[in-house]
Amino acid sequence: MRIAVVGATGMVGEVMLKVLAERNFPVTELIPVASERSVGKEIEYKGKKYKVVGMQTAVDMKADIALFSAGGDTSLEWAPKFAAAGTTVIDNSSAWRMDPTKKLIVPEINASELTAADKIIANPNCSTIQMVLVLAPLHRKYNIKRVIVSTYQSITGTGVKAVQQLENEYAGVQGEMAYKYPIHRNAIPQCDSFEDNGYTKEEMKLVRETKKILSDNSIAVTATAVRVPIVGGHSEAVNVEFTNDFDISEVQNILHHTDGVVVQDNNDTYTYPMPMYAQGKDDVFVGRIRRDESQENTLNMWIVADNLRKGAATNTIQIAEYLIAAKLV
Ligand code: A2P
Ligand code: 11C
Repeated sequence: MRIAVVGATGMVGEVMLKVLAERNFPVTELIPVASERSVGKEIEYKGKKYKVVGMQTAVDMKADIALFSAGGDTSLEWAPKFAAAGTTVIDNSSAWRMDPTKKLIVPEINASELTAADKIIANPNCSTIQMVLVLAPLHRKYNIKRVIVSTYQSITGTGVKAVQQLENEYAGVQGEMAYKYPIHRNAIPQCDSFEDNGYTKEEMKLVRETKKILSDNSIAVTATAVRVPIVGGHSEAVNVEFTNDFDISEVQNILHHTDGVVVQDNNDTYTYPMPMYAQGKDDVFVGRIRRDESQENTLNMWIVADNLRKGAATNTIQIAEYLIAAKLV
């Protein structure tokens, strides 16, 4: 496969290169792509150096698959040009996710929706992916009525500038601010910009994308997304109300047998997921599984994943792997 990585110099792009190499993805030619600013810069893949090319050059190279993580505006402008040149685009931005003509894919849940006609495929938002991976098998078994999610999101979701801001604050030096407020010793109840309804875009991604991926508009979702001074991954406190009752050990057992999910849930041994330990891993970790005693048929869980891995690069590459296995590219 001839693979273009669009945004190869960025935070997610770098992880994409690492994950492609780790999984021994069948790359016959690697095309690292970024903005004109980076053209000619060298990146390394499996011990070899590759020169970054610009967008039009990359379109003209007609790769089989382009993995995009270069922001929504770049995707809106360029994904259709790659698609018109015959390249299948898997896009990690929010540009195409809610477009009714585009599929929004978490491979373990809905890859079977994909066909060879899908030339632009959307990768969901990181905080959505880790939540729906856990919710999907429980929805099938108990039918979800309502989800209340509160997130504790890693600064890596904002990009290099945010990591730099935290490092500057640790070191006590002035520098460019990725956020309006200090992030060291702080919790900022705003991820992404605000919508007219008073919620942030990040919160509304959790609402809208969950319904689309689970193909069920009847699921009620409400979210509060918070940025915390954490690097390793996103954490989520998730409260789920079902139509049907459940048994905690059965819930644990279902999740134990769910692809991509690891149950870490033992209070006696202080076993529960934490972002420090999820960092660099491809799985989604779930623990603190307990009944909500204030309401019937309701469950509380704590879900953690590396947002740059399963939340972005890994999920995108798993979609590409599915396309190849199903002979859709
Ligand atoms: P560049 O390094 O040339 O700016 P991050 O989210 O970590 O900041 O990374 C964003 C990625 O998207 C980088 O690889 C960046 O390339 C790329 N990018 C940003 N704007 C454009 C653009 N207009 N065209 C192509 N790539 C872009
Ligand atoms: C965050 N979820 O952590 C964001 C990052 O819609 O793809 C990715 C934004 C997106 O802030």
